Amino acid sequence: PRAAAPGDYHTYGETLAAVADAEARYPDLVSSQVIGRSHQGRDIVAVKISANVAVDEDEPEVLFTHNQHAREHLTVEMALYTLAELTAQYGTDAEITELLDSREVWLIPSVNPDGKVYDQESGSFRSWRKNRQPNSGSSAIGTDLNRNWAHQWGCCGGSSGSPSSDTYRGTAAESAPETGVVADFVRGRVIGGEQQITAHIDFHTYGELVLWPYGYTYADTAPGLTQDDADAFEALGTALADTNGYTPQQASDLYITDGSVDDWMWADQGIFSFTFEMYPTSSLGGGFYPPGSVIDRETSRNREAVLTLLDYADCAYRIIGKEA
Ligand code: 0X9
Ligand code: CA
Ligand code: ZN
Repeated sequence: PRAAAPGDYHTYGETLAAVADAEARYPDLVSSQVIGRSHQGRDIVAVKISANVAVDEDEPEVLFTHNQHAREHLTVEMALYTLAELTAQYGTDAEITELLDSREVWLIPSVNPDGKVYDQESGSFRSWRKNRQPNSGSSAIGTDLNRNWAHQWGCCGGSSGSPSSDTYRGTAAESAPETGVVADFVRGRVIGGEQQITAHIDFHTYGELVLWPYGYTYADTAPGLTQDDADAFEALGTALADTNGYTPQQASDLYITDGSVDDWMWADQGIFSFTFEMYPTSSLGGGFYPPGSVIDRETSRNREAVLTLLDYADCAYRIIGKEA
């Protein structure tokens, strides 16, 4: 197939329009809110999907984040697929109906809107990864949002201190406004001392992988990650990978990263957090820019994984027979 063109993927504006359309069509099921703004002032939007969406019910919450990395446009399509599928099938598909009756789903379709616009909207793709925040004392632009989270930030050689690097970690944890906006949103889901969000997937491309914490160390257990925790992550990650054919592994088995979102979600918030690397497995499939003809197949490929995570959101330890 031919290479992708920028028009093959929803733009940031088209993404917000699709969210607004879903909200208008399914007002009892979909509600969006602006949770903050990017460096250049674009809205960062969270979409809630649940029965009785206007009510904050006492149900397990599941978060899906997308597009931390600018050029990973397929991940935004993944958010729009999940939104379309959950809304269209509520009241029709028994499993989706039951899940939306008992869970609250949050989608953040674009964590990095400035990067997405920069990568997509000049006429040809620019292979941009980071946000678009200037760095003082350097002409290089941008922080790697997935090295800017506040657990073991910059600890372990899994990020760079050079602004010109594609894995620049920023000047401090949450120095990028986009990281801070999403972290504040997650902290805001602590109600009565209890984090409501129990499970999370951060979508990336590419590699066809299901990854779990920690990324900062090769160790299987570490502070805040017991043997039971590690066993539950491995069992659930493997179950998710069984549905989509991805390869399951601890994040550090890919390479060491520090300040990545999944380590913070788990260590700081107790959220069972996975990173999915979507299609393709290699640059032969188009790398970050697979043709638009694969979007439907490669987003629906994660349907069962999304539903499985929603299912286990009541208690992930259920998968190793150790319900809390
Ligand atoms: O390097 C990254 O941030 C991810 N790969 S990507 O090509 N999408 O940039 C992988 C992160 C793996 N590590 C953790 N998830 N902790
Ligand atoms: Ca509800
Ligand atoms: Zn990525």
